[in-house]
Amino acid sequence: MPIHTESFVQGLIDQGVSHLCVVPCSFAKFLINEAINNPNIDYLPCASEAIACSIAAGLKMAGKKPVVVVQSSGITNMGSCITSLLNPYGVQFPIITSWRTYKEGDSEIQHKHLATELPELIKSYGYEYEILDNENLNNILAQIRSLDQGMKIGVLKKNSFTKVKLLPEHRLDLSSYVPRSKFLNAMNQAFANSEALFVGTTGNTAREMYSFMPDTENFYMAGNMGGALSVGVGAAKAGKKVIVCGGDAEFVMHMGGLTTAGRYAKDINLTYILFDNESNKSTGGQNTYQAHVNYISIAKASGLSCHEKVITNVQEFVDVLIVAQKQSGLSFIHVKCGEDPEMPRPPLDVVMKNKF
Ligand SMILES: Cc1ncc(C[n+]2csc(CCOP(=O)(O)OP(=O)(O)O)c2C)c(N)n1
Repeated sequence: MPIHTESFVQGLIDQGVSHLCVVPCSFAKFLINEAINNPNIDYLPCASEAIACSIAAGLKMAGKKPVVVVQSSGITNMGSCITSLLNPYGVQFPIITSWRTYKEGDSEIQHKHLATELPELIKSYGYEYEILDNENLNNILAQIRSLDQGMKIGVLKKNSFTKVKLLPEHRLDLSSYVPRSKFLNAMNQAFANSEALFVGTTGNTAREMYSFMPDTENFYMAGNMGGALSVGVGAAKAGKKVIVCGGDAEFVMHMGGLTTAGRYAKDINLTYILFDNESNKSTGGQNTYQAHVNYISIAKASGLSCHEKVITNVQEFVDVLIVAQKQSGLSFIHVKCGEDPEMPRPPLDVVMKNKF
């Protein structure tokens, strides 16, 4: 039997845990749902794992009790914070990471390396790792208590927690928006067999591109979350006409890439489309809680030329995109989109064949 999630979160609160600093992983979906539902713990969604770790460090030094929850891929992003802040300053708090596995031949190649090397990575940061008990509540709570003192990172296995649904007041309603598939279908028609290179990001965009854009040149980037724009900038600097299809969580993860991209605005032909579904669809649909962010202003201030209006209509989208591509330069389009059913991942041979 997995750990009863509500009791686990209550146990954390009883230990004095005040904040859960999180970048979502599907392994932690029910834990995250309960942290959102429970008013006695502060759910703090973060743009990247480096940010989650730094916020937790600030909380801890100011007397609070944070816990960080991330995916194994995100432990790499935390390297600088762990080695140059937590270690030298002796700041400790529980860090929980999922441990994504990998099956030979799977297209989830972003997890292949750490599926075996995560313990070595953790050790290289000067930490031990400890597999978290996924059956006994008292044991896992005792483990979390010990992570607060020792230089240890807790490792979470799949299916560790019982199901928790989000309370209705926390659920997103995207039903008024056109599903992303309609925008992808329209791009497939408008750019079929053209020279444009489409870069699909981590998250569900790349998967959906595989289903809805069979006639365009697509690069399916399963990992390197937050790096899609910069990969696109490299390709565009090398002469390609690029259209990057991003997500709202991926957009903020390494947002500094915008400022680098902006420097080369005149030299390249690249359009970044932010497909904003207000959520981390691929890790369980968690709200990104970014309603306060004005993406167009940020892109504009970084030197991208922006369509001023948030787009919700497919025809307007295609018209704007075609003009942006014809004009060349570096442009940004913010699209609000709804949800599609879960789409299959592109198979490994397709992913590898489509490297550009
Ligand atoms: C460094 C890193 N941290 C976390 C993840 C887990 N992860 C994969 S996709 C994703 C969210 C993507 O959301 P968004 O960019 O909005 O795209 P959507 O899935 O909603 O289309 C997350 C958190 C990851 N792959 N890499």
